[in-house]
Amino acid sequence: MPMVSEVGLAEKSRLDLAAMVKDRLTAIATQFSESGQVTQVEPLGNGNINDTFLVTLAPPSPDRFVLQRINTQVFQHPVRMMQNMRVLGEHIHQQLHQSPLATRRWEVPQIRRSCTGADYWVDAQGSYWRAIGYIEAAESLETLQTPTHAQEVGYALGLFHRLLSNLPSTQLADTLPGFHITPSYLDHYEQVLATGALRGTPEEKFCLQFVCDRAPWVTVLETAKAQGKLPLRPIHGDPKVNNVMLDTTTGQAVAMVDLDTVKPGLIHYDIGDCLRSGCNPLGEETLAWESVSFELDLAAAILRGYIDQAQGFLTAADYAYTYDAIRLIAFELGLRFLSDYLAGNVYFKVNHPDHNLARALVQFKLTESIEAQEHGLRAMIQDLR
Ligand code: GN1
Ligand code: MG
Repeated sequence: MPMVSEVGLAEKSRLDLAAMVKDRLTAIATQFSESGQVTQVEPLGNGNINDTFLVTLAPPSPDRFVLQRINTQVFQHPVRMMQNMRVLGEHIHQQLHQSPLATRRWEVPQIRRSCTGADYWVDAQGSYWRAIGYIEAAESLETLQTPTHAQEVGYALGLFHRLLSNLPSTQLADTLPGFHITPSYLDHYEQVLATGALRGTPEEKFCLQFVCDRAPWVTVLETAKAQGKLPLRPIHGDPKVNNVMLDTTTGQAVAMVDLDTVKPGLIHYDIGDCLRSGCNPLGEETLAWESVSFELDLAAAILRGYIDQAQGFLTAADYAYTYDAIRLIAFELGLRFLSDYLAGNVYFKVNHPDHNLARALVQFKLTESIEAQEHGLRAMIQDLR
């Protein structure tokens, strides 16, 4: 047991550290605040990659914005990433200016310039920071609550894709080469498996067998792309449920946030990611992995909302590969978590050493549930066309 005075000292140094961090964050936020005085900087959300804070500015121009330290281990081209966000924002504004949405609110998070005039700011340690407008009177939820919420999430992704459907994907930089290229994740997995230390637990064995059984199929979307069946288009890259903001009064979707992963890709990555996130009511952090299931009713509601917006640009091939996309992206995320567990947790933030293994189990159980409902899912996609 530490003596009382030691506890007091530990507590004091913790408070000193917290004050130091707070001062430093306030100084960084001030780089984006023009003349406004920063009154509060608090942690926001629970992203797996970047560090995110909500900044409050005092009157006379009270405001709030999102401050983020970009994880440059993952996003190695932060300047190009910000350029993509700008291209996307300007394009969507132009589209909405030409054809406003008749009755609904829709917002694109605004990039705030730093005091240097750039879309980012680099601190003395070389960390990249950026600030984005906060979508007020809106909230995001971790899991889908109702079919209406599901339909709103589908609407948001469909509208997002529709507004970008006439933006040539060549106008966006590929800021994350290899992102959602499942065969590359499999190659990486095989490399880390060869060097990683396994404990031989039943959970590890389940995962290894799971991947082994599906290895021949992981090229499904990349092959369709190479054959010219599926084109590159602008994608969001991370359209999970909690990246869709809902109006706190009406419950309607009002924005898609977390635009770091916007780049050229297959819209199937987005559709798959949205469904694997939305149709798992236990959520991707659940410990009850054996009870994870894919809910067909929620999938129908998401796809109804999505297709209602997207039908104008979806091709027969797009529909034909939708089932594979849903199955593949759930599997792929499981594979990414598993590989990171084997590599010693170097990519996704973790709370304990087995965290990524637990997350992998959730995605694999979800994949299994998707596979068990293949006929129902394919029939539903057909009916919604
Ligand atoms: C990461 O950091 P966050 O939560 O926005 C990841 C996504 C995963 C997601 C799983 C760049 O996103 O691909 O689907 O975790 N982003 C990147 O929660 O790898
Ligand atoms: Mg993200």
